[in-house]
Amino acid sequence: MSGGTIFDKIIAKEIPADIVYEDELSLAFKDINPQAPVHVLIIPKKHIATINDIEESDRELIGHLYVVAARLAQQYGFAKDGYRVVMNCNEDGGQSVYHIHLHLLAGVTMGWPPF
Ligand code: D5M
Repeated sequence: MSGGTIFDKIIAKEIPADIVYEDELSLAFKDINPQAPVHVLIIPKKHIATINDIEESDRELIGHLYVVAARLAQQYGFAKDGYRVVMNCNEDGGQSVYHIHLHLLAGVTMGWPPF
C-alpha cells in the first residue's frame, strides 16, 4: 500500500534516488541533505507512516532494516569505529517524511545528546 510520500515515489522509481541497496523488503539510498560524510536512509517498501504505526506483524521487517543498516556500515568501513542509526518520530522527534526510515550516519565523531 502506498502512502503517497516522496519515499513511496522513490520505491516506485517515479523519482530518482542514489540507491545503494535494495531487496524485496527494503531500499537504502543516500540522503539528499547529508548530515555526515555517510548519510544513508534505509526504508521498508511497506508504507508505515511513523514508529507509532509499527505493528506486531512488522517485527521481522523492522529487524531487517537494522540488519541492512549494519551490513551497509560494515561495507562503508565504519563497523569498528562506530556510527549512528536513528529513526525520528513526529514533529518533536524531527520527522519530516512520513514513511519510516532509519538514518545511518557515519564518518564523523558524534555528540550526545542530539539537541
Ligand atoms: O528525515 C527525512 C530525510 O529525508 C531528510 O534527512 C532529508 C531526506 N530526504 C527528503 N527527500 C529526499 C529525497 N528525495 N531523496 C533523498 N533523501 C531525501 P526525517 O527523519 O523525516 O527528518
